[in-house]
Amino acid sequence: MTTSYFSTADRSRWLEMAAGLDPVLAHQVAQPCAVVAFHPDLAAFQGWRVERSDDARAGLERLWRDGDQVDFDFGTHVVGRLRMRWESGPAGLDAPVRLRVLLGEVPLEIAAPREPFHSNMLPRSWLQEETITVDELPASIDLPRRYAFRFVRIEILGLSPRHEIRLAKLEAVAEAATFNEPGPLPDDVAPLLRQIDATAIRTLRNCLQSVFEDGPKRDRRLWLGDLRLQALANGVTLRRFDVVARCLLLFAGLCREDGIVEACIYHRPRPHRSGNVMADYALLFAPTLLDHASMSGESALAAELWPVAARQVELITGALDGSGRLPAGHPYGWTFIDWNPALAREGPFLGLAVYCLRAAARLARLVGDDDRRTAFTTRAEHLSAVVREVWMHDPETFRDPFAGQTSVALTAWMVLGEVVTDVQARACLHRTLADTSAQQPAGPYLMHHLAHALFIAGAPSDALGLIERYWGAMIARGADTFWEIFLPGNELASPYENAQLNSYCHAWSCTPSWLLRAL
Ligand code: RAM
Repeated sequence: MTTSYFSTADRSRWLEMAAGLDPVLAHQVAQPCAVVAFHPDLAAFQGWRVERSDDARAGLERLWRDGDQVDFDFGTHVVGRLRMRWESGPAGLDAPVRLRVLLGEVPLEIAAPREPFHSNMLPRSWLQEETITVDELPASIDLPRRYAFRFVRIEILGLSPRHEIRLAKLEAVAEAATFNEPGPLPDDVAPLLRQIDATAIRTLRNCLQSVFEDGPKRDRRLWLGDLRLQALANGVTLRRFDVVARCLLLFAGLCREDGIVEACIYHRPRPHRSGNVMADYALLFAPTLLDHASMSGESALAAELWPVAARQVELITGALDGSGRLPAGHPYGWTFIDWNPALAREGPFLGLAVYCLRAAARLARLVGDDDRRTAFTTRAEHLSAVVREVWMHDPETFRDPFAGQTSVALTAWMVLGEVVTDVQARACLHRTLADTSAQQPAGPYLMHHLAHALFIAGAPSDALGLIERYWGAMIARGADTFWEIFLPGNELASPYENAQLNSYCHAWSCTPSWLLRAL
């Protein structure tokens, strides 16, 4: 019989506590605001320009015939259910009606053909569409799923040629754990930054469901790396600390037999494991718990889950070898850091490990565990010395000596790990940012860590400039919510080989609100 690192009683208690914090979702009705047309246009985001062609009423007042198709715009990103009511025209109905509804967060999902479908990584069922056949009208139709969308295409796929029908109602019932509005940013904040903040808050809210989802369209799952960033933004805006606590308890309650927390978990139909472990996400449990305690002002959960946080840090940082790397073939050797496939991840991971050791030492102080506070502080200092010895090419350059690589990820995480500070940290960041051979971030997750590093290195104007350029460029392309992936030079970039599958309201992109409000 194998023994678990954490007892069944502990894990069950954590899951019960999580169940007790399941939020009651709030609802708001949203209406379409326009009928639109999509036009191919190389100058527009992903090659599709949206043109308003009429008031939304035009789609509601008309009579629809077989083959008709109308594209509605809800004006902003909505997460919720879609309801329709159809009525027959004056001549009634002598055959069933078949409708197809396509929903999309961005124009590409509606305007570009979905066939032939291509992705070797994700199934086409993530594309939001329904085909419905009704025998009798009038009929009220509630589409079966919860959707994430701004645009809705309705097509009549089958209707007797002698008959016409009318769409009497089309509305969405938006869903989120809260629709409360946080206080505004101070008046002296630049308009673009205010717009970025509002978009980041919408991103956070639309992901804030029964758990903090990574994306309400896809994967609708609780990922630890995403949760950490959402919890930061949440702490200075929506302040649903109960949901943060629930998510941390779910990770703890579903930890593996050896006590390691998974990178992502499912909460439906009942909480269960995903089978994914990532060393960086597991380590980030500790800073997430620490940030939760300091932002909520409540340390009971930190005391309850401290053994889980300590276990991640002990087991994973304890496995690092003399050069600060996980040995080849280590069972938890997979790390994320960023999407860039050319990135050497061991160095950034080492910086992240130091960052998490320092957070764990602070947590140890909070819960009064002096032995571990000393042990984690000592290990952080030891690894910092290893970094300076092995991973620094000169006092202003971090360089992976094994891969022969410099990267934004490496420097940013070393700064976050406080391996270098102040003037030296600024110099390292500026040197890396000017180095055209350095591996660049491939998405918002690493952009966040770069912006954070710039703030703590005492370069706030560089950080603000980055936020304006990167998140501002999404706004300039029409973002209502921030995206899972964004490469300004390649708008169709997709980790899944198909940009229609990308999530365009994505947890880890919501951090400008925290960066602007907390730093
Ligand atoms: C994808 C999602 C998620 C992220 C993981 C690593 O599935 O984008 O947000 O945390 O990858």
